[in-house]
Amino acid sequence: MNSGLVLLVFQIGLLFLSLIRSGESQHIADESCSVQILVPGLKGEPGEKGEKGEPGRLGKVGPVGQPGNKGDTGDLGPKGENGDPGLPCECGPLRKVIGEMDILVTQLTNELNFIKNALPSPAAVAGVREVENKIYLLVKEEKRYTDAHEYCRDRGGLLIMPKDEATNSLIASYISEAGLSRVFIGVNDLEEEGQFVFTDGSPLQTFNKWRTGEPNNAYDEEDCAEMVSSGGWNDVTCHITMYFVCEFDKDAP
Ligand code: GN1
Ligand code: CA
Ligand code: CA
Repeated sequence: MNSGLVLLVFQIGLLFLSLIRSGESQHIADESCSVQILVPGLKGEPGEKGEKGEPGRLGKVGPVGQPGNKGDTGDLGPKGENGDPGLPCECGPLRKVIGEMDILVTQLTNELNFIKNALPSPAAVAGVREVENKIYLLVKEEKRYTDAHEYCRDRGGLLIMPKDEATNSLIASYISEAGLSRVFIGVNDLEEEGQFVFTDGSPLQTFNKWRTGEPNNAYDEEDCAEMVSSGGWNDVTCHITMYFVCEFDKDAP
């Protein structure tokens, strides 16, 4: 029996069943007796219980938990290896020298502070003035120009050379605060009349503070210079005596 015939028999069977349900079964049976009718058998017995199924899939990952408490500090690590031996040195004598130098530095610092601040008038030194790289010293000893120049030079300095307005103003106030009216400064035309230079030999190129009418080489014998308390300069004879200001370079050896 091919599949088309089976389908036909099945459809007829369905028709037959529906007719039976509608109360016309006998009539149909009479009229279609030549057709082979297949009726489904009775419902079978229930099968045996199946085997237990496979376990279900894993559940979803849960939410992140709260952070735990901090753990205890770990144990101390092992001791490191010993370093290489140091270079041999004569530490004993060096320590002694350093100690002596420490004492000297302290003494020098104290003496310098005394010179800077504590010398009372009318001592020879009326305190000092200080800028970044220079120390200025007003010497209250009346000397002629060349002696004043030597006094400063013997102590590692030179007569003051005011080469700019700031320095000139500082020295002017230094003079007036000391109650003085004039001091020698390191300016002269001893070498060549009318050609004034600073005591270090440098010419007065960009700065001077000559008072009006100066330098006038009065009496034809004025080859040195003074600063008056206003800061102005005047050429004067080198043979008179007066106080003077030395300058010292802090960087000098
Ligand atoms: C005059 O006025 P006095 O004494 O400060 C002179 C200077 C001389 C000085 C010599 C304007 O200054 O040039 O160097 O005498 N001033 C004038 O002592 O002539
Ligand atoms: Ca002169
Ligand atoms: Ca003069």
